[in-house]
Amino acid sequence: AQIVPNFLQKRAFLTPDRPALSFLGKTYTFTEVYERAYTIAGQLQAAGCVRGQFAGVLLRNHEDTVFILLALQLLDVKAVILNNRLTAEELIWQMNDSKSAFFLTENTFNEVTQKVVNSLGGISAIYKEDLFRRDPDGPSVVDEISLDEVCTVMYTSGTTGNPKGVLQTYGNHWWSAVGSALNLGLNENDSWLCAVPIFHISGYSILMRSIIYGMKMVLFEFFHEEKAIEAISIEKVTIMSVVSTMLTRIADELKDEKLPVNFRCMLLGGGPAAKSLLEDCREKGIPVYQTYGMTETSSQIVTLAPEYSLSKLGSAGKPLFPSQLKVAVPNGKHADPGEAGEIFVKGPNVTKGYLNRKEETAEKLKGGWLSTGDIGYVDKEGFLYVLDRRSDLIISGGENIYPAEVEGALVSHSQISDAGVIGMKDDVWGEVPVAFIAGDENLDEKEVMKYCSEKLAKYKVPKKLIIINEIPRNASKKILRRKLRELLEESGN
Ligand code: S0N
Ligand code: AMP
Ligand code: MG
Ligand code: MG
Repeated sequence: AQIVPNFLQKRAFLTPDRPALSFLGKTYTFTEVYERAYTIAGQLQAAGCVRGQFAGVLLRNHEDTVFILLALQLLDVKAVILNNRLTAEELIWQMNDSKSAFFLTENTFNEVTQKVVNSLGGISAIYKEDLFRRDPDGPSVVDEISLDEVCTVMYTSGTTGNPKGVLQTYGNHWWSAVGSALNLGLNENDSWLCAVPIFHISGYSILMRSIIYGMKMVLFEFFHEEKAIEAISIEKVTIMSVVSTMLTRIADELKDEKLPVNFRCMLLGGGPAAKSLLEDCREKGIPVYQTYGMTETSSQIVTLAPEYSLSKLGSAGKPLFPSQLKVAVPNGKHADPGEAGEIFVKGPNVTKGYLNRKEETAEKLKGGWLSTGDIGYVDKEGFLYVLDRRSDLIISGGENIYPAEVEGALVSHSQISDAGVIGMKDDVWGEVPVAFIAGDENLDEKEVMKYCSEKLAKYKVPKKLIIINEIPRNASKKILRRKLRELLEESGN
């Protein structure tokens, strides 16, 4: 494996005085970021964190989170980055599965943290507020790193309903950043707005690009369309990562206003984009580059090149320089141009597998090709069009909802015997989950909703419950989701 210098150390050495991070109006240079991360690395070490461990990280978008994530890199402690919207039950599952040694969090998550710590036994919570008061050790900073080494873990679910930890190596992040720059270009005055969560690869990849490129990241606590438009002007932002829900809100907010000419692009990913949104952006002069990527590819793997943003509107583009793409039809052969099939991707940004899951890794990754489960086609010129999502995946405002996970929660309720979940079109979120349930006659809908809210992150809780006598299943007991979709249409939705 290739050995490279510690990314942050190297960056702070190369361009110490360049702006690295801007948060709530305050700007930090790379030296300042390094110094903060170095101190925190010493504090983490004093708290018992050592190289090679996995640590659960439940932190909001905040400058401290950037420093902590970089401190973990300095120590080569692997960050299992947890979605802020999850319930205690979901967090406990991921903490157990990853065998994390610590739970790094902040006071705002106190309630959920108590539940996690009580249930896990032996794993201590480290609150950043306490951590920052500690006397730091002189940290054992890892000044060389193998590109094969795991840097981060992010969980995604699948057909079985059990989330799996996606391994993201330093090499995955490195090649992702390089592939992006070779497509979008890299200007000296580039500055990337991160209003997506850092706990997703959409956000974390911006942090990695910032370190690797020596580029300023403008970080938001929350997404806010007006503030985003304002920051693009004031902070001279040139690129911003968005999902459809965010871009729709920005486009609506802009009305006749124009974005500054130095603004280069909205990188639009995380799910499908409606043609109407792309056309609205074209009319308003908002430059949009669609991208296709996933947690398993450490962000973009296929992105439309700037010169095709209008002529290939609707396409996700071509695979980035280091990466490859193929579409396969059921007999394993390559699909013809225009012919739909499963999308496979390969490249140095593609994960080496799932944490503690040899079998599933072998199933999903063959000869370096990752089976995405997504359906699409490639046109004659090699541009990808994504048609349908993997494994009945529902995407709500950029958050994934796996029907199997919601169905599992529903049938665990004593009054529910069977359940089937599908997505329903929604103007705000793109899609939202709807549940069909079968069970006791005196099923209490309100109580079922409350039960779901305790088990599932809010965005996964069905927006609608439809009670039916029996969930339609085929001979091998597989839910007939198409049938559910028909039932939903008949019910007037
Ligand atoms: C869309 C966002 C910003 C909405 O959040 P907002 O407006 O801040 O809501 P809150 O104030 O937190 O909550 C208000 C109410 O709304 C509910 N809610 C919030 N989010 C959702 C949601 N997604 N679906 C359904 N409901 C939601 C709250 O529960 C609350 O409800 P009430 O009032 O009833 O309590 C926010 O959701 C957001 O940030 N979404 C984006 C997430 C994201 O980044 N996803 C991408 C994941 N994929 C990847 O990372 C791989 C692809 C990728 O890397 C990429 C993606 C995009 C761009 C570039 C790339 C790249 O390749 O680099
Ligand atoms: P996640 O890893 O949570 O971001 O989920 C990745 C999934 O989002 C992919 O496997 C696709 O199903 C979906 N997705 C990402 N980009 C696109 C796109 N451009 N068009 C349609 N679906 C997308
Ligand atoms: Mg996901
Ligand atoms: Mg909000």
